[in-house]
Amino acid sequence: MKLPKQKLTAVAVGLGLALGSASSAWSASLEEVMKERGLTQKDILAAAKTYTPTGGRDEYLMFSSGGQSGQVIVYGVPSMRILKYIGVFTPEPWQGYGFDDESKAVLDQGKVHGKDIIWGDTHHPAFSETDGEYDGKFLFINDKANPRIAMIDLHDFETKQIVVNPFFKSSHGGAFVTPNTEYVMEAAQYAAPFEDEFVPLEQFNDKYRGGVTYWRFDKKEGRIDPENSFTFELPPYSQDLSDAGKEVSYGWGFTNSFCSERYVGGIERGRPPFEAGCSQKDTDFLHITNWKKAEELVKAGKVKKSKGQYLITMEQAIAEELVFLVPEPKSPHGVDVNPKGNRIIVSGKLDSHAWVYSWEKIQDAIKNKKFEGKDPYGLPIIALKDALHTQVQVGLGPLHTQYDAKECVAYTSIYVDSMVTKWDYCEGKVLDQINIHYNVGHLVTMEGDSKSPDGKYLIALNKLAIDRFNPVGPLHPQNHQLIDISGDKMQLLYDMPLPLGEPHYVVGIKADKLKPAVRYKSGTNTRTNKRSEWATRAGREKVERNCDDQGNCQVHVYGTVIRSHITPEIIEVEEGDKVSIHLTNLERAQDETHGFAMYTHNVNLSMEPGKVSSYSFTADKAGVYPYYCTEFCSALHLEMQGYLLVKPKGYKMETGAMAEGQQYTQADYDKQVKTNLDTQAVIDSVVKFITSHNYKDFAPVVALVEDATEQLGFAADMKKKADEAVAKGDYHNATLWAGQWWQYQVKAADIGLRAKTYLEENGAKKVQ
Ligand code: K7E
Ligand code: CUA
Repeated sequence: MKLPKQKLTAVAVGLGLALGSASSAWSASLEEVMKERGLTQKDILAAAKTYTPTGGRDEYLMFSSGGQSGQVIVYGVPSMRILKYIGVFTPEPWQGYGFDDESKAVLDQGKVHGKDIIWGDTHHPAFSETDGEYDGKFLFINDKANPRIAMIDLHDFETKQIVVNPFFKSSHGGAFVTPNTEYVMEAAQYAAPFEDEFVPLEQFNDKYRGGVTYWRFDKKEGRIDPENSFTFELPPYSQDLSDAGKEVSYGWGFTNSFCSERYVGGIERGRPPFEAGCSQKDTDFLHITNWKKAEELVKAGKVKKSKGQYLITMEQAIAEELVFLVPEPKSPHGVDVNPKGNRIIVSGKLDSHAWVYSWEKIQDAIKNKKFEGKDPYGLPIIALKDALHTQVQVGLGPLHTQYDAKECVAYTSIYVDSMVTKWDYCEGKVLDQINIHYNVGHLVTMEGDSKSPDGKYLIALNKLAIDRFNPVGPLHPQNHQLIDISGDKMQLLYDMPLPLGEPHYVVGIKADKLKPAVRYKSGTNTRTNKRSEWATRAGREKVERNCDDQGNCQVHVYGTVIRSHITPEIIEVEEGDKVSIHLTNLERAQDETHGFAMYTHNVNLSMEPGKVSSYSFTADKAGVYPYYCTEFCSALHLEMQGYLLVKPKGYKMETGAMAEGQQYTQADYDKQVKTNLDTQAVIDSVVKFITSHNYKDFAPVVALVEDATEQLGFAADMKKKADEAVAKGDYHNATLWAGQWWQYQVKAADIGLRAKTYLEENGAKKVQ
């Protein structure tokens, strides 16, 4: 399409672009690009709202469930650029997750019945909170297929812990945190016996159970504390999503359910299927649990333990008045507490209304014991009229609700109508609607689960992409659509394909709340955040081999990695030895990660600066196994290599000098030294540039200078070794040491040039 010149100018001016004269190259090219690509004014506006110039940062970071990939995906808003995949329930080789001993220990925590489960069906991520606000410290996420919760430390974006629910056989209603991260909520989904034994479906009503677990979180340790966690035993109602109360409803939790019919299908037995039997009643039950009171009972020693955790039976819950039920629209999906904590919104997938509950009314009913009856298990039921604030027609198939910064304003995803509805839940009226593509599941506003949502942007997490992207075969990516909600009318800005499982839910946090580290304290086991017992310092590398009386030998390799060598470079063991290779990354420089891979060993380690990674195996086959660094860490990265030699049992070493391809003479030495001196001249000029500017005002440059200085120190050490060899007349080794001296110079020069470029690009001033 063609845009008139004035209109284009108006767009550009509106965007604050300096178009200059109509004949300037910039204006001509913008117009041309728009014409060529068929872009409209609206597109250009959307681009301006999302485009992040080179080197730019995003305002928000999103943490998305990776669905069946068992991972978490991190991306930025408004750019929608993916920044990281975090291995959670699934091994992830780039991060060495599930390949080094340290992270295998985390995945091992997720075993069920002693069996490895190396995937997860992740659904709902949740940030840790302090006083109802995201504090940027931890992230939790559930696995629906196996009732597990994982904890990711946002200090380094690594998974540190996985806990397995001892009672449930699935869990969808997690993870949701209480306002001070006292607890992480996890609700069961498919009712099952709490015991690990066979119970016929005929005994469904009596022996199958649902429940909600409150996992205690120890903020100081930064770990979930299973021993002080408790679970409410609940009827077999297919408990679904949950949300914790806040502000006025602090101390309470809300969990909805479907199939409160307790129907058991069985097509092959001639019975109508689950979907028919589970949608007969007009209402299901919203469960209201008093966790604060339950906590007091636990602390007072009044709750019995079962399977290592506290279990509050229905009998006890009824006697202590801990659980209440309220009818809710049938087959609901989300339950979302508003920022003030006095309204709870539930939508039924088979309804066109969102139901707004009043916390004041619910509290009154509980206080006055005003119940309309009991469910078959004796749990008190609050009448709908004694709990409901209003019902609002929002569209067909409403699912989840998120809140705006503006009071009373909410956004509900409308699955069947493929829309997002913006509405006022105080007055009960629809404000705006926008079509999305297609079949939206969850939706999220910025900091939308906190007590002070930012609003600004909304992302619709669409179940189907259909025709939105270039076709890539029958398995389509999912589509996250970014919507501008800063004005009265919602505006669609961007489509982002997410090709890694079904990302059910996303949470977004102001980026400046996160303070991730760029390096570890040297020698850290990053999964425990403690100093590794295998931490090794430069020059202290060693190989220990200990054998018992039966001749079983254990080898520990205390190694290090640094640009550009792995120490040791040759590891010799005997067939049958148990071997553990422990590598410490000695780097202090930002982004200097090294990897470690070895022929036939199914291993990749990722060692970020300061990290210790271990790899244990049995050397069960004699042979030669090259290993190398898998990160392109420096110019001599390919040379970052070594050999594991597994000698046959009883093998006698042949003596003799290492046969090298080359012998070096004094002429070679002189040539190398000349190169080194030339390189030093380059380094000196870079140093002169840096020190003649105010480089100390730039923290990244200060770090680079430190790194370069360290490299030059290594170079000086190598020069000494070369000089020693010369003194002995050994020009062969003198040449080799001079070569290593040069390698360190090259690294220093590389770093120095990076610092110089940074200063030039960031307007450093001359000081001398
Ligand atoms: Cu897909 Cu919350 Cu598991 Cu809704 S969930 S859509
Ligand atoms: Cu270290 Cu490549």
